[in-house]
Amino acid sequence: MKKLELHWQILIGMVVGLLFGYGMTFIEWGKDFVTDWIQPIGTIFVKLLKLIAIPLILASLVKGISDLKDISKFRNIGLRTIAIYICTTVVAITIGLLLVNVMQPGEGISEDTIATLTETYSNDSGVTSKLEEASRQKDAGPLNFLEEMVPDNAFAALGDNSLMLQVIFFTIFLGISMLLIGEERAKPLKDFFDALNDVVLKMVDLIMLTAPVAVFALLANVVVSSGDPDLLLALLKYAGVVLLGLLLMIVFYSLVVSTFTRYNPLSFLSKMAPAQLLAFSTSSSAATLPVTMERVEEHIGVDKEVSSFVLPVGATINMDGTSLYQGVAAVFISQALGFDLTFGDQLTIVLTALLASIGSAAVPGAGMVMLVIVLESIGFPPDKLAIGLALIFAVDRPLDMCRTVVNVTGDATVAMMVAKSVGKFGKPKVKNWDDNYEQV
Ligand code: DAS
Repeated sequence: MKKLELHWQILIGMVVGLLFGYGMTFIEWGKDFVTDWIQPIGTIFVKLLKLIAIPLILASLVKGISDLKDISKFRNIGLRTIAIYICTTVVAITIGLLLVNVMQPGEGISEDTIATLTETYSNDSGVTSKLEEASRQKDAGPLNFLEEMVPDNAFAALGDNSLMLQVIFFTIFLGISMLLIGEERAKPLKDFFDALNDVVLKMVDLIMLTAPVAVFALLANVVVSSGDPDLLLALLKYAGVVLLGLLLMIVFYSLVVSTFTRYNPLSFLSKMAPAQLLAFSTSSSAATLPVTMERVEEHIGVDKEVSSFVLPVGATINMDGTSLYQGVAAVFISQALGFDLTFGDQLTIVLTALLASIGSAAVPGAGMVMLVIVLESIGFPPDKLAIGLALIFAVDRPLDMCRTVVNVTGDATVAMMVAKSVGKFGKPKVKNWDDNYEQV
């Protein structure tokens, strides 16, 4: 019998995980069983993906830059990448603001629902920790993110996933220096990184063989640890606005891919499916990055010189789903708590949500931390911030899963656009989309 394609295997793992987790909520010891015996499977899988993310960025970015032969091509790719990332993020925020102003999800929230959500979540460690993290980030100066980007110890940066931008900075510096000393002198180092790149991509294949079981564990744990179903229902309209916006972003990417790169959008989405399903299951662009890179390079055909720069940078600074969510959430909270927004406030939201999504880390829940910065930028009453976050906390995890799917899909779309514009969009190396999973 022909082996089921990988994304169907992952999808089955997700559905069984959701059903199993839901079943466990009816058993007294169910939540503990999932937390103690099932969740670790998912945690190990996410840790394995993060384990190889840094070596993969290091190897593919050095290989990508040194393959370019001259720096002007790299500058060309870099400028196009940043410009297109900013454009897609502004589109995302604009879609979010249009929807939330038209659909007004915050107007329908009753006083007692606000009271219940406040009582349930405003002192929850999930909310207070995000407020603390946000105030730490706010106190830093405007150029802090530039300071943070430069590592003072390459090996420390390589050992810490949260310092991905520092790894990218160091790797670009290394790659450019290799170009400057000339191909002959740099050859031993280039051969090393070429081989390391192939090895790490094979490690991705091996890890992905466990994906169906891992997503089962991840989804089961999401179900047993989600909030009170009644409170989830109260926020259905708000969640619906975010999900509609995220869906429109997928349609936007499909249109861009088909018109700008002449690539079949359905084929694009099916080849991206394993990365999207992992993004949904892990809520982490960083953990998904190795698979996003493997899909875009080996199944869609974007040359490594482009994908090795565009995707790692995108995973850290391009979060279209997150920026759309921040726009909707900021207006929803203002509506629900009676905080009137002027048109100028909404424009401020566009700018700060753009900056906030750049500053958001590629880890679960990061978007909510930066939402505080967006709310403070429009003068939202500081004493109501905890209540504001409490209003949306119950549904934040499922929405985080969905916005991370849009984040990685947006990165892949921009990689394809940049590759097409610099003539680095070839044929995929892997014909059958899960060929290399069978070559283990
Ligand atoms: N979970 C983040 C990511 O990894 C996005 C977010 O928190 O909004 O992309």
